[in-house]
Amino acid sequence: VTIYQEIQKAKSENRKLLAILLDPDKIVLDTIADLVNKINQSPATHLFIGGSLVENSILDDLIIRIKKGCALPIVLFPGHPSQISNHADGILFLSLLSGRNPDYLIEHQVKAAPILKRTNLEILSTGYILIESGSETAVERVSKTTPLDRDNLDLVLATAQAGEMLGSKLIYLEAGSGAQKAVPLEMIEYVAQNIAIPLIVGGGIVDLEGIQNAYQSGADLVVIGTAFEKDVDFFNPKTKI
Ligand code: 1GP
Repeated sequence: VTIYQEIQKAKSENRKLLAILLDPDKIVLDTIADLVNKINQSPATHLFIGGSLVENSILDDLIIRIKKGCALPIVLFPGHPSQISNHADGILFLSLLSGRNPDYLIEHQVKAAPILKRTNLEILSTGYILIESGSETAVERVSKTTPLDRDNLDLVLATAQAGEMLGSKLIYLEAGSGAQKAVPLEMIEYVAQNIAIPLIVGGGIVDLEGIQNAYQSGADLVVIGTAFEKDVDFFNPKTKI
């Protein structure tokens, strides 16, 4: 069974998914055992690994060490074609559909394709949509793109639908890591109701209520980065989500 089949199955059963996002640049390799323990105690169903500016050297080592103690599927969430490791299970093959920077729409993907062909990674084609969230985020800065207006639901939906028509398997509504404001719930609802593919939502979600609200609005998978990074006990004692 592929990662994507699992996500589709969960969606069809209305079983919600949770990814913890780990930024390799912020992880001290010596503390991995403890981190893996905390992940195992959490309700996470997936691990996403990536960041805007990952120094690649530790990526392989990090994934190998996590895999020793953790059975969750590991999905790369790359900011650049250099951030590919064959030790992961899959990769979000992102196209930044909200932006008009050709590098993040297609150029990096062209660079990555031959590298990915030499790996066994499952490719998860993802329409990546950055939503304005109160102040500039790293995605915006690094990609040099303008996020979509958080009030323009129709433009966000049209962008998501264009992604679906282009063949994306997933749509990711992103407020940006550490965002002041998460993706608006009415936007999640509007998009979720009008696309058929699974919806990922992340950025600026800092409490369990925020996760629940995103699920209730129609998110199939929620991504938590900063909140877990700041407090590895964020989900403990073992939280039912
Ligand atoms: C960022 O959506 C993820 O790409 C997670 O964001 O760090 O704000 O949880 P946070």
